[in-house]
Amino acid sequence: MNNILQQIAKIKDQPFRDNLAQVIVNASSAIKDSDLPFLISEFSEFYKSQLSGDIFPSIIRISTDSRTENDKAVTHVPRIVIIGDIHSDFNALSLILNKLAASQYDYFAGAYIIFCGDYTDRGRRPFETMRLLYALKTAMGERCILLKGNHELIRYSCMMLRPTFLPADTSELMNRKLSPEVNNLYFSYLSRLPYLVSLDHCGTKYLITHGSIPRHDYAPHYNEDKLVECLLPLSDHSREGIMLNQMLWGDPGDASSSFRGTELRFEFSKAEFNEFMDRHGYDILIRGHQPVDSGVMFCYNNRLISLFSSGGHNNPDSCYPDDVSSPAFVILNEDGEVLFEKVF
Ligand SMILES: [Mn+2]
Repeated sequence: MNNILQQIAKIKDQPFRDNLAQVIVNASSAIKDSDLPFLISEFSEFYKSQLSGDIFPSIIRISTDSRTENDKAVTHVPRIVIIGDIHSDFNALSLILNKLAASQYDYFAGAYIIFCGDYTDRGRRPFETMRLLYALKTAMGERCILLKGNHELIRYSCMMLRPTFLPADTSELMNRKLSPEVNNLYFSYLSRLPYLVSLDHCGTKYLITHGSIPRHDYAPHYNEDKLVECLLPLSDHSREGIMLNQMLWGDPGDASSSFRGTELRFEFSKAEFNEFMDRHGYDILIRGHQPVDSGVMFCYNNRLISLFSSGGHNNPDSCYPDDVSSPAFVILNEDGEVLFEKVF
């Protein structure tokens, strides 16, 4: 088994897309028991490299209109790729990256790629999916943003919201074969994944997150400037901590829904949504979390866009062959257009 991260380190001065086919082959190589030491060392190498900084923001602010690099104004506006839930669907992730690689535009060198969370659980190939994501993150650095989903880490986000409910944790399910040291690094890494991206792109302000606006009881406390100062991992049960974890769980829906209240999953109404968006100056919310048939769903006068990037009837890696017939993702181009791309 090849260590993908060492491979990436060697090829870093070549375009990632030229090597993508090989990276995908290596990431998908069957993981046998004899390969586990390599996998453990690769994952721990990745986690250590990612944890070596000391600032882990809960929200990442990106403005593509006024970017400066080395004090020089950057004149070209980068594209933004936004990808919904993957849920161990290695097949879908490979197809998305291959699609990007086939474009004339060099996404891996020039764009931001933002994932909306939920990378593992449910589907067939969690380890392979993680290896490919980690390779991409290693190659792209800060321009690849892995947002946190409710499945990273599911027990942690449940504990924040409903302390008596303890599902089996992703890290236990995933890492049962890995060492305690890697388990700890994995937990440290996932607990530092950001929750939100606030994006100014071509005059439109997007909020990008896994699930939702905060639940009705916390929404009045939302303050982007305050969240910028809120570094991860969160201190347990701070107001911001609870609010950010709520944002991993909600869905748009009818305010009279039985979900309303203090359940983990909750629904928010159009009126609540519009009030929140207007108050904070967001034009559009892009989120994952909810399996939607065509991979994309528009709600609330197209101001809320749901994405789901795993699925397809003939896709054995997906847990959603019937719920999501045609998984999709989004590209915001340099002219501010929102392009919907099919995974298949
Ligand atoms: Mn989810």
